[in-house]
Amino acid sequence: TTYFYYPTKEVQDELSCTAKALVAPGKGVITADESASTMGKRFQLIGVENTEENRRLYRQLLFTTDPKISENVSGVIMFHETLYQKTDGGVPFAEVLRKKGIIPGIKVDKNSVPLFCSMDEYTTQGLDDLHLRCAQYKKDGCDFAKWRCVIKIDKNTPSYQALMENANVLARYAAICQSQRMVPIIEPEVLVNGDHDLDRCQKVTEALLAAVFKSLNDHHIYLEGILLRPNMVTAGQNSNKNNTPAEIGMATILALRRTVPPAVPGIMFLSGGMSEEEATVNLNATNNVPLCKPWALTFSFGRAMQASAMRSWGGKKDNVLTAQSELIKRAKANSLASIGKYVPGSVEGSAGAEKLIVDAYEM
Ligand code: 5MM
Repeated sequence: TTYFYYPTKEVQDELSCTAKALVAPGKGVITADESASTMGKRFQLIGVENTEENRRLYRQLLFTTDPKISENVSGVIMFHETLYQKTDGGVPFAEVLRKKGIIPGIKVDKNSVPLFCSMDEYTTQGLDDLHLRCAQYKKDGCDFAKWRCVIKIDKNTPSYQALMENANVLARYAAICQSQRMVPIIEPEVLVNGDHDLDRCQKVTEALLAAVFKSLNDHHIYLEGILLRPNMVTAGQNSNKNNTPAEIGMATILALRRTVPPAVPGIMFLSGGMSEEEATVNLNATNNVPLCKPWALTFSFGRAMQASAMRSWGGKKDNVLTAQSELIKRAKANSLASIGKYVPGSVEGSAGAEKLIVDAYEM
């Protein structure tokens, strides 16, 4: 009797081939999947009106950057609206990326919602029509997807309820993506909000990742065909502790080694409100931890990849080339960090060392 089935050999090969390409040595992902409302918050900081056309112009800037960026960037995650937008010349953005050898991806969750009767905790919704949306996105050129769940550290959280619910919903999402031949990026994010120390974040990250990988196993997920997008382990943003990059790297690697099977081809960190330089330096330190690390460790930064480019652009056509050169610089710096060869301070961006946290829970 067969009690369950893994995907067919053909589907397994396709998934693992995409996953490997996304974490090829020296490459990582640009996360540019901010919803229209999040773009409103980002544009407010640079004084640009949040219209569909301005969002298109900004994404056009990112995606038409010189093709040499593909030496450092393997994929781009888009928002639904962006996938169906085109360049001034009428070329769909997914096609522009493909031509450069960059794999298009798509955010498929429908945002965080409160978990009823929890301690102000959250789950993420969007499963109901997910198989249909994935089938369509695959036809429209996307080979991978992203779904974010958030976990809060407080005196009595995360609760068992929040850990179990978020682990399960990530596994259901992963199963649906794999059934449609899309690589799921599993994003369980321990938020940086709070005054906890490094050890607490490490322990919570371990508990969360252990729960996630148990659920992935329960749902027969093909681990060679997923990627993980976790937080780096850091102290809370209101803690007065200033941990060194080496300490952050060590805590991060310890948490990952205890919970993430070597079958997973790659781990691409989110930036979680760190400054551009901080995210790069911490990724570099993580890669330099002198312990066995059986996965590629790279970047899938959103804010820490785009801050300088967005600032340099400021909504002005004349600034497009300067903004694109900022993006190339950041991609190169993060690429070096993904192989542990970034020299701290060697790449300066116009966003400098400024923290990129914009609001309370980043929901
Ligand atoms: C809060 O941002 C998420 C993590 O990315 P960074 O910390 O590296 O910026 C990000 O993935 C976010 O989930 C997406 O950009 C989608 O944003 P919204 O909130 O608009 O769905």
